[in-house]
Amino acid sequence: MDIQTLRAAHPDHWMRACAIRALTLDAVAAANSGHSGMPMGMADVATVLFAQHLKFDPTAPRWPDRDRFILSAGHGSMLIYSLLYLTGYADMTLDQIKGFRQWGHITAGHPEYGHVAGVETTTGPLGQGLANAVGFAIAEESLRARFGSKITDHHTYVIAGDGCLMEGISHEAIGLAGKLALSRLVVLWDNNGITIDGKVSLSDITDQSARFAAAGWDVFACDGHDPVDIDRAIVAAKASPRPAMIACKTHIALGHAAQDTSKGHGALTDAGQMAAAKAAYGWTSGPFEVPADIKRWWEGLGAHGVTAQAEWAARLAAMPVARRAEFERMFTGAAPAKLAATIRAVKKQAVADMPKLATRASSERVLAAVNPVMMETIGGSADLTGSNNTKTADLGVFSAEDRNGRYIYYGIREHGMAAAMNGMALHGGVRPYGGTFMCFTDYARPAMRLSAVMGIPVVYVMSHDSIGLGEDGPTHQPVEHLAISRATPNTLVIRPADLVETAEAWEIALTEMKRPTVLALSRQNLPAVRRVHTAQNMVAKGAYVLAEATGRRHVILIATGSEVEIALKARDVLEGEGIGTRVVSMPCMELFAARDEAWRKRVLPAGPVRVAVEAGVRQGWDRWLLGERGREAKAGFVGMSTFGASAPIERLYQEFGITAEATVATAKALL
Ligand SMILES: Cc1ncc(C[n+]2csc(CCOP(=O)(O)OP(=O)(O)O)c2C)c(N)n1
Ligand SMILES: [Mg+2]
Repeated sequence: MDIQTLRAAHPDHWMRACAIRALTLDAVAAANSGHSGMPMGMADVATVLFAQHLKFDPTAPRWPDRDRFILSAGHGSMLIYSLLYLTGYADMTLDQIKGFRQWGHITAGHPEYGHVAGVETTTGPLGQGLANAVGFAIAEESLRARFGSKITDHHTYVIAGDGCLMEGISHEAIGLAGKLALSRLVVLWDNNGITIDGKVSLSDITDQSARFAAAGWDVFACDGHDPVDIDRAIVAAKASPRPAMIACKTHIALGHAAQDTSKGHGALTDAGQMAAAKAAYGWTSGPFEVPADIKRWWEGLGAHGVTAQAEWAARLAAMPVARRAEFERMFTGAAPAKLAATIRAVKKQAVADMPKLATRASSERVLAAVNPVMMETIGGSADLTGSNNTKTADLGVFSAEDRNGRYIYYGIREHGMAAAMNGMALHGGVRPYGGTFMCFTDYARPAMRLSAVMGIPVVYVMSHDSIGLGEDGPTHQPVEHLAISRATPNTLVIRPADLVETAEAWEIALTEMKRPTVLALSRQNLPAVRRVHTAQNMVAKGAYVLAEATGRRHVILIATGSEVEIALKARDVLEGEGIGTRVVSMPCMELFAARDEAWRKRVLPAGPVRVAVEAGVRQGWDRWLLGERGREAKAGFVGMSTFGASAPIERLYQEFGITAEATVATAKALL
C-alpha cells in the first residue's frame, strides 16, 4: 500500500482520518496496551461514515432518532473514542483519551455501554455487536411502523471484523436479519485478512460475501482506504432493500511497520516505529494534538445532526399529546400506569380460580393480560413458541411484510435471540422478552451475561426448568442452570410457584430498569399455593412465609417453583407428627438478599432446622442454609447432585429423591 499515493489523492480526507490514527497510536502507547491496528485500518471508512452518512448530534446523544453506530470489533475501541472526541461529545475529553484503559476513566479497554453517550452497546466479545445490531434494526422498524417515519427513521451501522464474522453468533444474526429483511442495517466488514494468530486463511476460507448473500443480504465491496469508493458503497448499501454488508478491503495498522501482519493487531508502542508511521502520514503534531482546523472540521460534522434533531423535536412536539406521551414513556422504559392494576386483576382471578397450571402456562396468562396494555413488549421464542408459551393472540408476527407484529420467530437461534434482545433494549422504546428451554441458557449465555454487564432489562422466559420436564432426558434437564444464572451479578432469577407468583414475577421483570430477569418456569402442572389475595407483590420480597408452623416451630422448609408443592406436602406430614413446620417460598434469592436484615430474620429466624428443596444443584443455597445464623448440623438440601435421566416425571422425582418423604426424612434426621 503506497501511503504517498493515498495522501495525494485525497489530502484533506487523509489528514482527517489520520487524526484517528494518531490519537490511537498515542493513547495505546500511553496505556502500553490496547489495539492500534484496527482503528488505523478502518479510519478512512469511519471518517466517510461520520462525515457523509451518520445522523448524530453530539449535544443530544440520546436522541431517539439518531443513527446507531456499533463497533462490534470492540478491541478497536480507540476508533470510537477518537470519533467521539473529535466530533465533540462533551464527556469524551482529551483527558479521557489520555487516560485510555485506566482506572476511573470512561475510555475502558473495550467500549462499555453507560460509560459514555455514543457507545450504544458494550462490545469486545466478538460478534455480539453485530448481533445486537439486528435488535437495533428490529426496534427501529417496529417503532417506525407504529409511530411513522417522521418520528423514527434511522439506520444502524456496524463495524465488524474477521473475528466477528467467524464467531458462531454471526451466523444466527445474519440469518435472522436476512429473513427479516432489515434494510436499515449496514455492516461494514473490516476485511483485513488478519487476526491474532496470523492470516485469516490460517483458520478460515469462508467466502463471506457469498455467505451473507446466501442469507438474504445485499453485498457490496469497496477499497477501504478510498473515500470516494467507500462513499459509493455506503450509498448503495443504504438504498438496498435488504440488509447490506460492505466488504471493506483494508490494511491493518496502515502505514506502520506492522501493517498487514498480526503484529499490527495489538499494541504498537515502539517509539521509533510510531514516529516513522506519523512521518509517513505527514502528521507533524505532537502526541494527543490535533491541528485546530482538523478538529474544527470534525466538530462541524455534528452541526447537520443538531439541525436534524431540532426538526425532529418539532415534529414530536406536533404529535397528538397522548401519542407523544406514549412514545416518550416507552423511551424512558417506565411501565404504563395500567400495569399494576392489570397484574392485580390476574392475581385476584387466580386466587378465585386456584388453577392447576404449569408456570409456563401461568406466564402465558399473565402475558395475555399484559401485552394489550403494554405496547412496547416484543415477544419471541427460539423455535419453542408452543413450549415457552410466549405468544399471545394480540401480538401479530413481526416480519418483512408486517412490521406492526410484536412477536418474533427467532428460529433456532438462542444466542442470536438474546443478543438481538439486548440490541432492542438498548435501542429503547421496546421491551423484549424471549423464550427457550432453561437448559439452553447455555446457548444464550454470552449475550445474557452482557445484558447483566450493561444493566438492561431483557426478560428471559426459560421454561422446562428442571427434571420435571421428564422424558426428554438429561440433555434437556437443567440442573446447574439456576446456579449459573444466580452466580451472574446484576441478574434477577425468579422461579415462581404458581399463577400468583408468576404474575408478580412478570410485574417485577417489566418494571425493572437496570437488570435482566431470568424467569424459570415449569413444564409440569403445579397446584395453586397462594390462596389469599394480597395487593402486595410478595415475590418482590424475595422470600416470604407461605405456610406458618402451628405451635412451636422446629423446621423451616425453603422451596422454589415446582418444589414448593413438595415442601407443603412435607409440612403436612411433619405437622401431623407434631413437628411444627414453616414453609418459605423463595422465588428470588437476589431480591431476598437485597431486603433488610429484619425481613430476612423474620422469614428465616435462627434456631429451627432448615431444609431447602429445589430440583437443581445445591450451589447458591448455603447462604440461606448455613449463613444468617443457620448451622451445618441443622441444614439439609433436597435436590440434584447429578444430571437427570430420561423417564416420566413421577419416576424421576422418586429416583432422584426429591419428594415429600425425602424432605420429611431429611428434616427429621436433623432435629
Ligand atoms: C468471543 C471472543 N473471543 C476471542 C476474543 C479475543 N480476540 C480479540 S480480537 C481477536 C482477533 C479478532 O480478529 P479480527 O476481528 O480480524 O480483528 P483485527 O485483528 O483485524 O483487528 C481475538 C481472538 C474476543 N475478544 N472475543
Ligand atoms: Mg482482521
